[in-house]
Amino acid sequence: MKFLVTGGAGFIGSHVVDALVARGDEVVVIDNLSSGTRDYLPANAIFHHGNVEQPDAWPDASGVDVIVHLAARPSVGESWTNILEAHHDNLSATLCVIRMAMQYAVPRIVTASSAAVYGSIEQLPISEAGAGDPMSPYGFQKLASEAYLKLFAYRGAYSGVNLRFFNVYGERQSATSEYSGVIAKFIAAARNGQPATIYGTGSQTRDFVHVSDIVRAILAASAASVNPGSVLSVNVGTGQQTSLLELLQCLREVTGACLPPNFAAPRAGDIGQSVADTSAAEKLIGFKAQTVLSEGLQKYLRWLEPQEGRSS
Ligand code: UD2
Repeated sequence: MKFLVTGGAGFIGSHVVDALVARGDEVVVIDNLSSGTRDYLPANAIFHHGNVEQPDAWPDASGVDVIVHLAARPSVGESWTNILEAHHDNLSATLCVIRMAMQYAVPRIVTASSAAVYGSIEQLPISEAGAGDPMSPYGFQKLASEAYLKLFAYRGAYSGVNLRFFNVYGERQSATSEYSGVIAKFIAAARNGQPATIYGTGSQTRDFVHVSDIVRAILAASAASVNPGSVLSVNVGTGQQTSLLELLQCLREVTGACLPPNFAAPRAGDIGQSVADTSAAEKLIGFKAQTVLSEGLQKYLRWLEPQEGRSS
């Protein structure tokens, strides 16, 4: 099959491209390298340097079976500060992808959505029906992207799957950005012998999902049976809820570092408890996460080890 992966040089995208190339698929990548790394791409992936929002920079997408749209500014925090850039990269870009799919008659689009579409939900685990009241521009942009995908599906005659990623972590995730995820930050603290900053009490929970499971979900969504003109939205998480204090303890065990907590004021708008209801993903696209947290953390640490001395 032929895939076009937007953001294919990024943290998640490069793992997806590796998996596709390894199984013999043809892969075209479009990435502006704002956070991606050309070196992560296998030699036989065709690379186009450019923005999805600039149709002049689009590669020829003739014969593409699936567009996997991962290019984004995947940060709740940044969506409050760089508001126009976030809007362009998280929402306008999706519309451009839809246009590209219609222009080249691509039959399937798989997008990276987010648990941020839910805002604060009391009913756990969080089921897909709870979306609709996001608490950040990022969550709104992801929800609106999903809506655009649905709106154009009939006209475009494509089928789509929006994958609502919960908290993704793993190899190739950067810890250097102020917007990095909590696992990358805690691991960086452990490796530098520093305390882990916990915003709030540490009792807040998240559903941490390893990047290898994200790749499996994307492959499953690419092949799932979905009628042309229809679009699904499904959670991609493990169904396991972990508090930040539990995460810290797990990291102490796998790193051997003492990793003391440094409690700071809670982040504005931080949600309390989060865990995915995974039943729809299992039923509709045949996806179930396989990697438990301690195993995923070990994989991430093993990847970081040879990079000792480099910033990660
Ligand atoms: C949101 C989304 C997630 C993804 C991510 C992108 C939800 C449930 N999750 O994640 O799907 O889109 O945004 O950025 O909407 N924290 C600390 N110390 C740190 C860093 C974080 O205590 O050094 C806390 C933070 O306050 C929060 C938790 O750790 O309670 C997770 O934070 P995060 O930034 O990793 O991700 P989160 O949940 O905002």
